[in-house]
Amino acid sequence: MIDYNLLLRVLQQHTTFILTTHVNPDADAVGSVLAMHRFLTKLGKEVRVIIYSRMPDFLRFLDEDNVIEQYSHESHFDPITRADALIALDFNRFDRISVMSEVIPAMSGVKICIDHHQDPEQSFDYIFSDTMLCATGHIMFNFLEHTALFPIDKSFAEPLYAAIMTDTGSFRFERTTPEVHRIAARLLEAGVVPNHTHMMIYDQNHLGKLHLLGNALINIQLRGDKSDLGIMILRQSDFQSTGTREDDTEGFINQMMSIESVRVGLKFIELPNGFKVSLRSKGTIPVNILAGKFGGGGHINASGIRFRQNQLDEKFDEIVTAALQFLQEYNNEQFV
Ligand SMILES: [Mn+2]
Repeated sequence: MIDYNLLLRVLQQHTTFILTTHVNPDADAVGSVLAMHRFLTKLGKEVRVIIYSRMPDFLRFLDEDNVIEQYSHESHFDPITRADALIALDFNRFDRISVMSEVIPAMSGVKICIDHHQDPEQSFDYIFSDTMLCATGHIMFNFLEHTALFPIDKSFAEPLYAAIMTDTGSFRFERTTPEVHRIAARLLEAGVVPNHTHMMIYDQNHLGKLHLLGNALINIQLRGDKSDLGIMILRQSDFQSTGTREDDTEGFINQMMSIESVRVGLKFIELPNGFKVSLRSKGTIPVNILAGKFGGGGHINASGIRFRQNQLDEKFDEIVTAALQFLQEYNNEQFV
């Protein structure tokens, strides 16, 4: 249970804030950061939002005032080192902000984590984390409601609805509780139009993205005696031939998880430097443990691993073998 009074006290004690979130931010990352930005601005604080990645086009509608800046060493290193506080939203390990983490050892301010992933790194001064909650946006909603300093108007409601809608897979994943639906109702009452928010996030595709999805789907491989391991691979050549980028693969893995026999899904993405793997599972299969074997992490049902030193083809067999063995062990109920 998060101590929202302590969080408020910590925020009130400081004046200048830097907010940030993980690489390839999703709607929970962006929505949570924007809600916190609005809260601190209303408190009269000095706030900047600086993120490592380029802001994804499909999330720009949430950032009406264009407050999100993309990190560059030249313009941001010094201001971050001088800030009173850095707030990490929707991530809990500094390797999730890529080279922007270079600034962390030079920081004099407090480091605050607000998040819902497993196993936070211990280098934060404060950790406000609840892995039972469906989204960091859920934590932000609870905080705004608990503090009751400002009404949850549409400027809070829209980013928080986007955060919760996407992190629950449109209100269907495990942690979609009655409470989550009650929060959604409150956000609708505050002026959110669900059809509009959903359309802005999910119906902004271009043809290249659908062609990329086509490539991804036609090349799905199933492994294991019960075809319970699904594998999807996207190579640099796929992105080049369709005019797409890595962030266009958002949601692809869920399509593979719709195959009845698949219980664990791996999506491999070849990057200009190295590759990454997204892991998904159904039920109680903890893919974060599998990801952890390769230095990755995340949630029980959704995790990731990033390889900077190895090429996809060097590691592919090893990862697939580990995943098959992991499923085998899980089926033998060795996870108790
Ligand atoms: Mn999240």
